[in-house]
Amino acid sequence: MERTLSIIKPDGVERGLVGEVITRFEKAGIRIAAMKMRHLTKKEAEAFYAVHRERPFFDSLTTYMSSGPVVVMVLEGDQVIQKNREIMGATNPADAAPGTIRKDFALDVEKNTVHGSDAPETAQKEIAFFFSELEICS
Ligand code: DAT
Ligand code: MG
Repeated sequence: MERTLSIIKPDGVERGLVGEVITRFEKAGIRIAAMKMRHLTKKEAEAFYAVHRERPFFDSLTTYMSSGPVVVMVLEGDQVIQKNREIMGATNPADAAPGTIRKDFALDVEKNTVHGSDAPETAQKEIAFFFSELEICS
């Protein structure tokens, strides 16, 4: 059993895609173990995406991620990190496979609707960024 962090980004919340995204997770047999809505500050977005701080898109990305509320979830299931990445699709919707969330909904490479942890160590760090162990219902 594995855990990953999922975020429905501001473009997804604003366009009313919360239910659609959650439905895709649940239909894939993924369990939601924790969930909350947050409006990140610019500083929080910068801390969350610190690994990208040297990238040219960092300021734009963190301004966007703090532009409106997001829905943050802990997903739980067998190989859920990889499974979630497959359901999400490639970072750039132009490269995303048909039937993925990003292919179906992302507006561009930045406003790409969802975030998902990419490895066990990042999943653990990202979950701890938003949730205490008491908030996670296993
Ligand atoms: P992912 O979200 O698929 O894990 P990532 O970790 O490489 O992708 O990048 C984090 C976010 O940064 C991504 O969801 C959107 C933004 N981003 C990545 N590459 C970008 C680019 N070339 N231009 C603008 N934003 C980009
Ligand atoms: Mg990433």
